[in-house]
Amino acid sequence: MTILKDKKFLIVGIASKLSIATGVARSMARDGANLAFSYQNEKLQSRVEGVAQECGSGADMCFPCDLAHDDQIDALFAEIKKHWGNIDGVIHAVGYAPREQLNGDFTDVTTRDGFAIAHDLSSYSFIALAKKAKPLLNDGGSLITLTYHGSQQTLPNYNVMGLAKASLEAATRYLAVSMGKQNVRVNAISAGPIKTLAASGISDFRKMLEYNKNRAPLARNVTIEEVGDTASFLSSDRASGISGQVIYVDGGFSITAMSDREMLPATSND
Ligand code: NAD
Ligand code: 0WE
Repeated sequence: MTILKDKKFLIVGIASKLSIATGVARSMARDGANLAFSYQNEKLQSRVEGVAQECGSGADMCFPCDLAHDDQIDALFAEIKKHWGNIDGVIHAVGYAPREQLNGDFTDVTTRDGFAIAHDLSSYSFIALAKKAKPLLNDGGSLITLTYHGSQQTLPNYNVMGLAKASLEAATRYLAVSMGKQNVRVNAISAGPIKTLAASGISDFRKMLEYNKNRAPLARNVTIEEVGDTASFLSSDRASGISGQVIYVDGGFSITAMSDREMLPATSND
């Protein structure tokens, strides 16, 4: 398939082969896109370069960018401008809260600093990328971010990240209006739980995967390839009428209130 032929995209958020952004890069490369990449720090550089190579891009299209710093975002887009001149879209697959925010009772563990960092790096960072990409974006371009259903309904330990994702989803709508003036679409993909680095060290993540699998209509968890295929579609002209949306790639989990399969067998008391 070549739905992204002759299009150029920046992928932000690869930390390993397991990253959702890696699945996105693979799908988009398969569909004909030219890709540029950014990495948070030198520790991740070689891993990102490995994925870039796998996707037909050289290390010359991999650039450092810590989204906590505006000057690094400026430098990133200066490089993109130098190499490409313009761009058809950006994939933002970044979320962060200090680890201690994600373990324990919400009221007890949430702090002013933790709240600020989570919202800055998980929500504002998408707006920051949109701002700097704006002058380079082609007609028909697309911005995509990754979100999670914890923005809509509570679950244990997701805590302030749920608030940050709610903010990110609202930012997606406001950006869609703003960027729509230049025919750029802005959407979010809400993925079901996937075992990535961001999920490692989260207590009981395995239990969560099991719970999601049992409640989801498709009776399984989703893969980074499935999220990648959705990102590729949304980045393409096939999705030219879709903007401001949160598209769920979660096996249907979010539409259920209770699992068929977890229903206990009927007893004489029922
Ligand atoms: P991951 O750990 O592979 O990716 C997270 C990325 O965020 C890393 O590449 C990391 O370098 C980057 N990052 C963090 N702070 C940064 C900073 N200051 N500057 C630049 N980059 C920074 O994990 P993932 O699961 O692939 O996460 C990608 C996105 O998907 C996140 O927004 C996450 O919230 C979202 N998401 C994940 C799941 C899941 O279960 N894994 C489900 C739904 C949504
Ligand atoms: O958005 C996420 C991950 C967010 C995340 C993860 C970490 C771990 C390492 C943000 N910041 C950090 N900071 C760290 O230091 N997901 C959707 C995956 C996820 O994380 C959870 C989940 C799910 C699902 C945390 C608690 C409960 C469920």
